[in-house]
Amino acid sequence: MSVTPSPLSRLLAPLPAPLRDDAARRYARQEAVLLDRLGALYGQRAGFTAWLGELMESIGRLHAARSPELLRQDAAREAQPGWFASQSMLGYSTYVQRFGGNLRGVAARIAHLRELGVTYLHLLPFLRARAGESDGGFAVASFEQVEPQLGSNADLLDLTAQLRAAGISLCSDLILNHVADDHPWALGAKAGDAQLRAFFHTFPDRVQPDRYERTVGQVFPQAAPGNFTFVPELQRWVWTTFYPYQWDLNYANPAVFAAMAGAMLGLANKGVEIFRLDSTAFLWKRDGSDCMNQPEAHHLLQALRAIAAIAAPGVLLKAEAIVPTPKLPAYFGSDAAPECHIAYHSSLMAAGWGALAEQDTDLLRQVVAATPPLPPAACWLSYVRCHDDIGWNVLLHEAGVDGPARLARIARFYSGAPGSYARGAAFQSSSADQAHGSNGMAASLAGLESAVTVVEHEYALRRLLLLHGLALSFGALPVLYMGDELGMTNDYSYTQRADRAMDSRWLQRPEFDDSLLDWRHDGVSASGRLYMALRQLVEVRARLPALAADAPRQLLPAQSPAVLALLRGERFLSLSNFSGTGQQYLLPPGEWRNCLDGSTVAGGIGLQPWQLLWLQQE
Ligand code: OTU
Repeated sequence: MSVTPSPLSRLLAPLPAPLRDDAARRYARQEAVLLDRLGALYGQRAGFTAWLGELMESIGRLHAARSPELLRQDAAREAQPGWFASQSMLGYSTYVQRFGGNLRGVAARIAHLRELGVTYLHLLPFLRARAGESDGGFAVASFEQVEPQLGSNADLLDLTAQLRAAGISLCSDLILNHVADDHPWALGAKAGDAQLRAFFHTFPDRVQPDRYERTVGQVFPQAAPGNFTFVPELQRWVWTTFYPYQWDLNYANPAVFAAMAGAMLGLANKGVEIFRLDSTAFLWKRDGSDCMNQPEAHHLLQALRAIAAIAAPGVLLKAEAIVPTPKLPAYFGSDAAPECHIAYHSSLMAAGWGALAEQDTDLLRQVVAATPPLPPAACWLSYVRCHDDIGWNVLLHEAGVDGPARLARIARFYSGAPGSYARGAAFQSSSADQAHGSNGMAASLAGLESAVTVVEHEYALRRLLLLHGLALSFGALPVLYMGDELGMTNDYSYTQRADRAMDSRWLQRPEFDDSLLDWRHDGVSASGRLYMALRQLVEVRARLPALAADAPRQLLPAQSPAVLALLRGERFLSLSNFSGTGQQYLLPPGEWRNCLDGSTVAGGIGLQPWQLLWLQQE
C-alpha cells in the first residue's frame, strides 16, 4: 500500500540533516494556519494534496539554498522577534537610479545613510522591469533578475552583504498583485499557453468586466481609466487595476500562489530582509464588492507569512495597503494567525498634512484614536512622504459628513490655491471639488519652494519638522524619503518626457542633489538647518525607550484644536502647534526638560507658530 508523504516530509526531503530539526520545529508552529488557509483557498480543487506536496518540496529546496550567513541571521532574529520595533530603527526609501545611478552607486552612499542613522533601506523596484514605460519599475518582467540598467544579480548580492555589514536591512518590493505584460507568464499567455493564461483574469467580452465595474473603483482614473484592457493577441479583456500593461494575477489559481511564494523566497536568499508587499488590498476579486481587502487576500498573506516563518524566519513582511483607517489593522492578522509585521500608516501620514492645511488637528486626533494597539512583534510604518501621492480617500471616515468637500479643500491647498504656500499638484482628480491625491516633495508642499522672506523659510522648516517629529515620535518604524533630509524640492523635468508627463508622482522623484549634501553641516542654509535638526530628532529618539514602536501612546487634551499633545510612556510628551499663530499649553504637573535644547519648563507654556517641542520628565 502506498502512503502519500506528509507535507512535512516533503518539506524536509531536500534539506541536509543539520537543517531538519529546526525546519520541523518551525513547520510545527506554522502548520495549523498554513494548512487551514491554503485549504480554505484551494482545498476544493482536484489535485490539492499533490499541489501542496510540491509546494512544500519547493519551499524545502529554497530553504536548503539559504546561505550560512542568512541562516545565522534567521536564528538571531527568531531569538529577538521584536527587533524592528526599537527606537533606534530608522528607514530610508529611494529609487536606485535616482539615488545612486545603479546598485553600486547605492553602495557608495552607505556612508550617508549611516550618518543619518539609517538601519533599513527600502529600494523601490529594482528587478527587471517592462521594456518602455514601467510605472517606475512596478511592472515587473522577472522576479529572478535585477534590472540590467541598475546592475546584475551579483551587484545585488554585493550590496546586501555591504548593507548587512553596515547594520542596514534591505527592503525590496514584492509586487504580487500584477506582472508586466512582457513578463514570461503574460508572453506565454499571449502565445496561446492555456496554463499561463489561467495566471490572469481574462474575459471573452465586456459582460463580466461591466458587472465588476459597477462596484470596483479606479486607482488611476485619469492616466489609466477602467480596470480592464483588451489584449488583441488574446482577443480577451484582461484585469488591469493599475496601468494597462500591469496584468493582475489570479490568486484563485494555486499555481500563482506557489510561483509568488517561490519568488519571495528566491529574493530572500539574495539577502532581501523585508518585503514591501505592494498593493496587498487588491489580491482577491469578488463580484459585487470593491475587490479590496477581501478575506481571501488576508488568507493569502497569512499563508505567505507562514511560509516565510518556516523557510526564512528572519524575513519581515510589510503591507502596503492604502486603505481607510478601519481596514488597516486587519493587515497585522491576529496572535493566532499573524499576517504582516509592518504596515504603512497612510492615514496618519495624510492626516498630518491635513492638519497643516487646516491648522487644526481634528483629523490627526481621530486617526490616532482609531489606531489600535498591535499584536506582539508588529509595528506601524510612519512617513512624511513617499514616491506615491498623498491619497486623501483613506481619511473619508474621519472627514465627516462633508468629507469629500473637506478633503478636496485640503487637496486644493496643496496644489497652490490662492494664499497657499504649497507648491504641489493634484493627482488623478476629475475636478477641483474631488479629492484623490496630491503630489509634490515634502519641502515644496510645506512652503520651502515658495519661501522668499526669512520668516517664510523659518516657518516652512518648522512645518517640515512638525511632520518629521510626528513620524519619529508616534511609535512606529519611521521611513524617510530620499531628498527629504535635505529639503529637496519638486522636480519638474518629468513634464518633458512623454512616458512620464501624465503621472505627476514624478514631481517627487528627483535625482539626489549632491550639491545640497555639501551644505548639510553649515547650519545656515535651509538644507543644512533641516538636516541638522532632523539628525538631532533621530539621535534624541534613539536614546528614549519611550519612543519605541511598542511603547504605549496616549493623546492628552489640549486647550487649542491646533495643538497635538502626544504622550509616550509616562514621561515623554511631544507638543506640536499645527498653526501659524502662537498657542498656550498647560503642562501636566512637574518640571519638564526640553529634549532639544536642555532647558526646563513647567506650568503654562507658549508654543510659537508651527513649533515642535519634545519634553521629558526625569
Ligand atoms: C503601489 O501604489 C505603488 O506604490 C505605486 O507606485 C504603483 O504605481 C502601484 O502600486 C502599482 O504597482 O494602490 O495600495 O494612488 O497609492 O497606486 C497600493 C497611487 C496602491 C498609489 C497606489 C498604490
